[in-house]
Amino acid sequence: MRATICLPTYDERDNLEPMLRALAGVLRAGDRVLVVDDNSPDGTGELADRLADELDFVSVLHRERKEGLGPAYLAGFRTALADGAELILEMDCDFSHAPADVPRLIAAAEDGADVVLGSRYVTGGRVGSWGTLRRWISRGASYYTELFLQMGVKDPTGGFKCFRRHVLESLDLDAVTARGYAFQIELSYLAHRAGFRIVEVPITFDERTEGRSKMSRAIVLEAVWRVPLLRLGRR
Ligand SMILES: Nc1nc2c(ncn2[C@@H]2O[C@H](COP(=O)(O)OP(=O)(O)OP(=O)(O)O)[C@@H](O)[C@H]2O)c(=O)[nH]1
Ligand SMILES: [Mg+2]
Repeated sequence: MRATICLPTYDERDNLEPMLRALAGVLRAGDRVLVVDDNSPDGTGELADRLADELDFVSVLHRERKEGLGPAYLAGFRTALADGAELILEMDCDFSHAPADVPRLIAAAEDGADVVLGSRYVTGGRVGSWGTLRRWISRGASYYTELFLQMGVKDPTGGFKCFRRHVLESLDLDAVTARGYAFQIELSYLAHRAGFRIVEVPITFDERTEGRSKMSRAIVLEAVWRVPLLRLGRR
C-alpha cells in the first residue's frame, strides 16, 4: 500500500533536512513525504522546496499562515488523498517520532488496522528525555481522555499515526475544528465512534534537540474543554 507521510513544519529549519534524509532510508518505492509548511519565518518552506527538487519522494504544501496542527494536517490529508495515497501518516518533524518506527506503523495498517497509533504507553513503548512534570502532564492527559471517551487507548494524545485512506474519506473532516493535541484526540475518537479498528504499536518518543516547541497553555486548555464536549457529540 502506497504511503504518504504528512510532515507539518513551523520553524523546523534545522530538523527538516536530517528528517527527510532519515525518512529516505525507511520508505519504500512509491511512498511519499508531504511537507506542510505554514509560511515559517525561518525559511523552512524555501528549504523544503529546494529539498523537493533534489528528492523525488518529497512534495511541499505551502499554507499562508500558522493556524495550528489541525488545519495543517487536514490540508495535508486532502492533498494526499487526491494524490491516491492508500496510507496517510502523521509525524512530527522534530525527531520526537523516530523514522525507524515508521515501517512498524505501516505494517500494522497493512495487517488490517484502520487506524494505527504510535504509543508511548503500551508494552515496549518508551519516553526518552522528558522531565517528571512533562511525564505527569502527558499521563494525566491520557487518563483524562480515557475517563471521558473510553476508547480503550493507552496513548490518545500522540501525533504519530497511520490512517487507511477509507477512514479519512469517511470522516467528516470539514467538521473537525480542534487545532492542537485536541485534534489528535478528536480524529481518533471520530474513527472509534465510526467503528474503525484502532491498534497501538509501541514507539520510543524523544524530546526535540533542535528548534523550539510550539506547545502552549492554549493548546493544553483546548484539549481540556474539548474532550468532554466530544463525548457529548458536540464540537
Ligand atoms: N504547519 C504547521 N506545523 C506546525 C504547527 N505547529 C506545530 N507544527 C509542527 O508540528 C510538529 C509538532 O510540533 P511541536 O512544536 O514539536 O509540538 P509538540 O510536539 O506538540 O510539542 P513538544 O512535545 O513540546 O515538542 C512539528 O513538526 C512542528 O513544526 C502549525 O501551526 N503549522
Ligand atoms: Mg514536538
